Amino acid sequence: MEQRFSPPVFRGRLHDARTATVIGRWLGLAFAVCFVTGLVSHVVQHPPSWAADELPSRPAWGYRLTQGLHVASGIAAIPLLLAKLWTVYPRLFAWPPVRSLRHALERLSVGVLVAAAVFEVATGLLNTVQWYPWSFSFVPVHYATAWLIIGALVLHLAVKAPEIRAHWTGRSPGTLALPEQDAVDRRSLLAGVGAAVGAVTLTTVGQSFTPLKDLDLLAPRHPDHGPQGLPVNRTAAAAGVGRVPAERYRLVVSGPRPYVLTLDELRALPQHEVELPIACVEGWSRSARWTGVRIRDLLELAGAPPHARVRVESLQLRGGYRVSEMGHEYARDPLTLLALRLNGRELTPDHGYPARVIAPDRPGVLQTKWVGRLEVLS
Ligand SMILES: Nc1nc2c(c(=O)[nH]1)N[C@H]1C(S)=C(S)[C@@H](COP(=O)(O)O)O[C@H]1N2
Ligand SMILES: [Mo]
Repeated sequence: MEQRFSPPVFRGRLHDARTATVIGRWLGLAFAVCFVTGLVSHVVQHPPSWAADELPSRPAWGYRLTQGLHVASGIAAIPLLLAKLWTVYPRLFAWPPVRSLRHALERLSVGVLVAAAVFEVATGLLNTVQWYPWSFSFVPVHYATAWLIIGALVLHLAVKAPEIRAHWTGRSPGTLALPEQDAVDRRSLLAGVGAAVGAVTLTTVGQSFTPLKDLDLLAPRHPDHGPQGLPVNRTAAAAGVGRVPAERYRLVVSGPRPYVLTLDELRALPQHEVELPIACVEGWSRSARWTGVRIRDLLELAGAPPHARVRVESLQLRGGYRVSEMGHEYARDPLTLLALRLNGRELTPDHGYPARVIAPDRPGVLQTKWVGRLEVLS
């Protein structure tokens, strides 16, 4: 007799559309927050030229909030995604695998969505610990995959719209006929998923939301750990800068009236103190007290026009973050400093001695350390 293929049977009653819809709603919310805050981060770091001067420098804590939410919603999405995949994985074994062209396209789009979502949260998580076991460049790939996910997600929601609507309006026969037993089990499953989301969030969110820093057990950075009470991403040794000899340091400012300052001359200019966070794109954030010279005073000395942009160059010779640019909203903000001191003491080499940029509402990668040159752009 001919052997017929029999697909596996799944008896779990929570592999149903209703459970998938409930978890999907929370996962969709996490992805939406992650996507929007990710777009904000992308635009702030790589502004199209028409937007560079429109980017606001206030509220000072803006980037800290959006990037904190980005990393927190991405981490929360991991247990949600696993739970969602668990509820729907029996469909992987649907038989026959393809019923029509429409069915084939639908399965293809779900395949793209699942692969892209798993890839995105996994690589995003590894990026928060700065571990790059791959050869591609993280940021462009992370950004492109985000669009892939959103496209596939919109398609997926459109395909599933009738089912989603039926389940929420209670008009689906399956919903009305639910045995009480299922409702109890479903509540337990959802409580477990909620507890997992709560646990990963509470043990990591303190890396940027410092009132919860004592619960920060799993995040790669603790906001208190580092020289002068502030974390460090790239040390002076790693950047190949080391300790810059004070007597040999020069700040070169180019513009309509170019000039050069020694460190003593820089210290003799009016000093201002500001309280601003470093908000790293990888998710940690920490506020500190910075003292130094206002960038706008330095630009005025160079005869810069009021709407000038500025290019900041580090003494670091290689590496992605040795140069940054700031639009005029940042450049003219009184909180934007070329900082010489941190929490009341001279900067240590790891924090950018002798001088670093600190500006409000700005990602850490743009807070250039070991500044050697400011260039007025018009
Ligand atoms: N020249 C230079 N500046 C730099 C970096 C760098 O690698 N080189 N790292 C940036 C990053 S990623 C962050 S988050 C901030 C804060 O890092 P810190 O605590 O090491 O100063 O510094 C920024 N400034
Ligand atoms: Mo960073």
